[in-house]
Amino acid sequence: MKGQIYTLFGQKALVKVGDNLIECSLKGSMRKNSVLVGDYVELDEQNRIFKIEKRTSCFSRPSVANVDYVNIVIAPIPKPDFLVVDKMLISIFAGGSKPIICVNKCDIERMEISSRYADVVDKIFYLSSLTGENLSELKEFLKNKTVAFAGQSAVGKTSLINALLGVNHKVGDLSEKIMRGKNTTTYCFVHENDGIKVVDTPGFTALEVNGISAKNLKDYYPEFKDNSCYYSDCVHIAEPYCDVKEKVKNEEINKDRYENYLTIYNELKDKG
Ligand SMILES: Nc1nc2c(ncn2[C@@H]2O[C@H](COP(=O)(O)OP(=O)(O)OP(=O)(O)O)[C@@H](O)[C@H]2O)c(=O)[nH]1
Ligand SMILES: [Zn+2]
Repeated sequence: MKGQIYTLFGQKALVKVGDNLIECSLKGSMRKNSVLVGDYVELDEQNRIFKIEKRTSCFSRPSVANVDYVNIVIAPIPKPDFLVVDKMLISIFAGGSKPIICVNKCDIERMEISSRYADVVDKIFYLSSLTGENLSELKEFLKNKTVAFAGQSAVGKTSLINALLGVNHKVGDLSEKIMRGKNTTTYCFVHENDGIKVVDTPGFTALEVNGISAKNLKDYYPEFKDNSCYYSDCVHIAEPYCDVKEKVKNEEINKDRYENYLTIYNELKDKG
């Protein structure tokens, strides 16, 4: 049997197989740290996990696998910090996942970000979790996908998640029973409704840049790829004949994105 891990606790996992959540253990040969929430796994007849399928994406903080999209939520209020957004994007690409951006609270103001991010993220949604504007487009897009939410406090992540999952987002009696009384400090759970799977973990809200060197930072900027820089390892800062710098000058690459790149580059360099 095959399924996906919805949560882990102690030596056990809840695995969604078809419509059922099954309590599973790890087969002796598998180390506890080898499985992550989100993993697609195979079970033997005793409901023991004996195989993990190759991950499409993987994050270590929080520990979660196979997140198809990370949804960065921003809003006119509180005002976005685009340096933080750019750092989140780097972490998302580094984890092998794909970013989308939801510009929430469009009932207050429709904050235009396309010139900055249209070439960077898979999709931008302008919506309002309050009025429901464009919510159906987001729902349609996330069908049969696993998504995690990131974004600063009070932008409306919880409101959006509730709107997506509706009132029936509890994963059922079995999980409630099993989770009761467990230590949930490292709480990470997949909630599902209408085929949309939301990874519920507080750790995602403030993704930080980790484990990336200044030299490699450029690899996490999709708009820097396909360049004709003279040096193949050009970091697009001080090198001559740099195509990326040329594109910034010609406004083919967003200048604010490039300036934040320089800031993050210098931060990483100082870190060593
Ligand atoms: N006008 C307007 N207000 C909204 C909208 N979505 C959320 N809010 C309000 O914004 C505030 C914050 O919403 P939350 O959903 O709690 O935000 P959050 O991002 O989950 O916040 P944290 O839990 O602190 O991370 C609440 O007062 C919501 O009612 C929206 O689309 N329009
Ligand atoms: Zn260059």
